Amino acid sequence: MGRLIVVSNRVATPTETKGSAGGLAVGVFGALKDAGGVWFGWSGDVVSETVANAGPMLEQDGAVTFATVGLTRKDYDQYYRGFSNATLWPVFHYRNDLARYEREEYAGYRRVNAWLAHKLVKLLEPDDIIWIHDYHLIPFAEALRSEGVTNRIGFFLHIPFPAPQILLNIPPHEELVKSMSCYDLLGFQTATDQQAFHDYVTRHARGTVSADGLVEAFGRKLRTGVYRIGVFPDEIAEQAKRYESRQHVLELKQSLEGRKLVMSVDRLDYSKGLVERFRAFELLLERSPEWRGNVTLVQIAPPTRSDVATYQKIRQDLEYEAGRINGRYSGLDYTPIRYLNQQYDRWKLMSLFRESQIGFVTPLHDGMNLVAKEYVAAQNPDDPGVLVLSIFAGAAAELSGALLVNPHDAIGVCEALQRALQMPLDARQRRHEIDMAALRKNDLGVWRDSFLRDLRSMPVRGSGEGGGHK
Ligand code: GDG
Repeated sequence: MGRLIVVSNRVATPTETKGSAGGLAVGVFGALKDAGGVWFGWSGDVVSETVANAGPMLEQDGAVTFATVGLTRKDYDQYYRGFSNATLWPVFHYRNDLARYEREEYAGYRRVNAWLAHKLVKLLEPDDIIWIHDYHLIPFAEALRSEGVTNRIGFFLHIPFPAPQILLNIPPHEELVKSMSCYDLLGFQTATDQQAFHDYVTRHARGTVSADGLVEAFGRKLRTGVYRIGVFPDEIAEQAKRYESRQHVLELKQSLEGRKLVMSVDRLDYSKGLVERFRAFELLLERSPEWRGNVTLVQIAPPTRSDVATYQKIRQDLEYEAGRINGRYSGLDYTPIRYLNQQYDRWKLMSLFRESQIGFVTPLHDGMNLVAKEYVAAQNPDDPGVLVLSIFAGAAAELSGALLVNPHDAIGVCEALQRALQMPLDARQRRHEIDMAALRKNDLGVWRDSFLRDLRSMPVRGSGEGGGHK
């Protein structure tokens, strides 16, 4: 079996791959350890051109090499802050209104992909398989192919793939999809995302898609598949239980004075539906006076991408809404929304999930949403909380025990909260059992192993026996 090469925008540090049991980094690292290989990508540092060109920095951990490079300020601005996060992210989340397109940023995006690919080529061996992750790196395989790499290359898109009419808003949409055809295998989170890609291929690229997912487009053949990312539910359950009596949980419990707890955790991102969520919670207090003073929403939202303008705006909007709602419904000893703009340790989050009666996860669009899965996994099976989940999270297709809501329907969300707050124990247990079974059946290992199995079974491209590169 050949080595595995993982490429992602950010590379986890060797410590991160061990510290956060159940996290994505741990899952990917598991596969790297088994096959041996390289994890390659950006270090997260902005550096001078000389330092950037001197990379990659190599760090060895057993059979795994962590290979990282720094980005120059210009590369960071154009590739990361620009085209990736100000064009692709909003459009792929159906937010054209928040997107901008600059030719220079797109050129920078392609330039950085080509530069990264060039750096990786030197680390490749002929029978390596290469797994590229996410929207930052769509043209990566095309860049590798142009350097003569014929190895099997797979791509997994962690975020939604938009319907063609939405994708057309990005001027170089055709180049992007053409770049995607340079992979051997494309993995999507849901059948809807896969279908959207197929629709683009057939309607806008004069390509074909066979019943078993063989795509022919731009003179190339590739396969697509649905690989729903998961968690390791039993590890999360164990972690949540282990830390349930720690000080942070006891302090929270004491401060709640018997009130019901609704928990939300999201990166501070406009795709997560935070403003709509706060308003639905406000509606609960407005329509059901009996809950005033008796239920608290804890929203943990660590800031991300805070140098992108749209992220500064969502932060302001949310601070305004939290202040407004709290001003309206607080008492001298009661604050309805506790809004925490901070990062928490993973073990703390899992034990707080276990303590709460409702997991409130209402993105406007989300590839999968791992928080929803983590919430279910962290529950005490003897007294589980209820998940209120947006139909626009990929996870909604799997978690049939959740109360599904449309986040744009504030009254519907409010009614789901009322229902969850009053749900009898036997119904909560039944729903929790259904969802735990779904999480175990399709855990993070299944996601990873099935993608890699399918990638390894793809025929090698080009003429080179067993792959390789010039
Ligand atoms: C993308 C896609 C897809 C959050 N706050 C803290 C913290 N987190 C952790 C959560 C969870 C992860 O971050 C977030 O994952 P999500 O899946 O919910 O969302 P994205 O970050 O948008 O991820 C998404 C995912 O990729 C995987 O394919 O599901 O759709 O958008 O694990 O627990 N972790 C810690 N402190 C925090 O404050 N330690």
